[in-house]
Amino acid sequence: MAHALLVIDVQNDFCPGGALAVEGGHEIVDGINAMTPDFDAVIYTQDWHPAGHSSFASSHDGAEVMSVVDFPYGPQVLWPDHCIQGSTGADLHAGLDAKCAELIIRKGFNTALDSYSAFFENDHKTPTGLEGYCRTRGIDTLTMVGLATDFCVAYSAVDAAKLGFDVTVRLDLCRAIDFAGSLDKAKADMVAAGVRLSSG
Ligand code: VGL
Ligand code: ZN
Repeated sequence: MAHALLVIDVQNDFCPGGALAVEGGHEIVDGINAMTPDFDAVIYTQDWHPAGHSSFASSHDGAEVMSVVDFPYGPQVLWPDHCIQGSTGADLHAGLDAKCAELIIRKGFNTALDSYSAFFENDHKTPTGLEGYCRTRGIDTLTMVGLATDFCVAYSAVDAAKLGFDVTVRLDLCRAIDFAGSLDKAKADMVAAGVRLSSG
């Protein structure tokens, strides 16, 4: 069976200077590049929203950025506009070795639905197709790195563990938004799901 590296949302908008900048987001790029030869497959994800996406505060009259509202599928944080399809902010960080990626999977492209996880959108039902890709390629073990620890990395790791994959998150190669206790909660959720947290 195969071991894949899943590199989550290392995009300009999540790095310093971007629309939803994660502190130190750019610091993980060299460490990720150095790891890629050690895996049977390398998969990247890209947050990929249409303009006017429902997760943007700007799509809701009078809503503040980082407020939390009830969506049909549960609570949803309202973000600044970010990772708009085709924009520079949605591009992968230029320092990332993109040529070694065998698959780049995009998520968050349905206007009404956000997608933190690389496996399921935020309704926890709509699949992205990544599970099928992993299974048909014989991938049973996943190491995850990227941005942000407490949203897309954690949701991906918990979903993958629930699906039965062996999952390790390299916390030293992730950076967090850490909003309203989200990092502590994400770590506890990952541990409860059976995800291994490693610092390198
Ligand atoms: C993310 C918030 C909104 C992430 C994506 O990649 O963690 N966070 N969209
Ligand atoms: Zn997003």
